[in-house]
Amino acid sequence: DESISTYVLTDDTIREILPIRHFKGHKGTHGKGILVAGSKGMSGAAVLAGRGALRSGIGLLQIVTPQGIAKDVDASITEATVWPAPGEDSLNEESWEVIARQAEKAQALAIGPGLAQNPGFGLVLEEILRTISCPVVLDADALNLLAGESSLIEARNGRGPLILTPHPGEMARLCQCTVADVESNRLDLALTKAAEWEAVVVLKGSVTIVASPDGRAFFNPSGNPGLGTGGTGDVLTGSILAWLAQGVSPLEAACLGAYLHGKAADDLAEEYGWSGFLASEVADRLPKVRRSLE
Ligand code: NPW
Ligand code: AMP
Ligand code: MG
Repeated sequence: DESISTYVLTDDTIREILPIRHFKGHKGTHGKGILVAGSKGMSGAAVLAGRGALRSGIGLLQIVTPQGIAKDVDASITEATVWPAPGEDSLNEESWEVIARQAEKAQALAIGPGLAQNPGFGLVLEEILRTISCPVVLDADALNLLAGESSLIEARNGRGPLILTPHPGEMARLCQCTVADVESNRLDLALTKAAEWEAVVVLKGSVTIVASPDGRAFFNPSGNPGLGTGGTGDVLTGSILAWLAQGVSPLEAACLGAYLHGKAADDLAEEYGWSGFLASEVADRLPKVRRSLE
């Protein structure tokens, strides 16, 4: 198809996207982001996504999490503020008000890491897509809640930018096909769905594809199999949230997030090889690799 163009991300392309940190910048100018994440047994996903956001330079991070785990999340991530919302083990249909109140003052929202799939939250998700105008990142259980009802994504319908970050399993659920179908047709599927959903689609994998609704696709060459461990995707979601909050465009925030995340893992692989480093270490290595590009 003539309207499709593909690119490979490089240090040079990423260097051009990196936002400038102004000498007089403060936490207000560096952006406020809301992270809606966590459930009983998966408070770690909220903490890891939060760490990804903070290590990517977000000004203020507010985590909305079920009241039953809010204390744990709060204790594990000193730098973020934590907003308990209705739902003991997982966020329910009454969590909308807390999210809406926080989102009023935010530049970006990310939803999904470790959220679990309370059907009541599906209604809240629809309301978010319909009404919140800042960029919204959907990952993990937010995507799973939309699976089978992916037409719900159209509820966004131009209200504001949308970024989806599925791994192949989540993409298969969203598209109601098998993981093998996704893996044998990655580029086409990512581009087709990006156009259909009017969203930036970050189809994760050993070579992550960032697909834009305008027909451009970016291959990410950074990263290694050490990333195949629990929590790394959660870190990526937080990082993309932070770049959005700092004013980077949705497509560029997705590219920046994916590229630096892989670079951080490659830097860790210099010490550890392709296994045994932690998702939290990937987050903590982000500033070093970002700095190496400045
Ligand atoms: P298969 O085996 O090929 O059929 P799930 P999850 C596929 C949270 N977490 N290439 C693969 O399918 C998350 O945020 C919490 C090919 C696999 O079996 C979510 O909310 C943590 N296939 C929740 O857990 C740390 C791939 O998908 C299936 C693939 C569930 O998320 C961990 C697994 O996917 C975790 O982040 C690939 N590259 N990647 C915490 N500390 O709190 C995945 N698949 O069922 O969506 O489970 O990704 O673990
Ligand atoms: P998730 O499955 O949501 O935790 O996300 C896993 C993250 O690790 C994504 O950013 C993937 O692109 C990345 N990843 C997983 N396996 C590999 C691999 N073999 N090479 C490079 N990146 C990988
Ligand atoms: Mg994930």
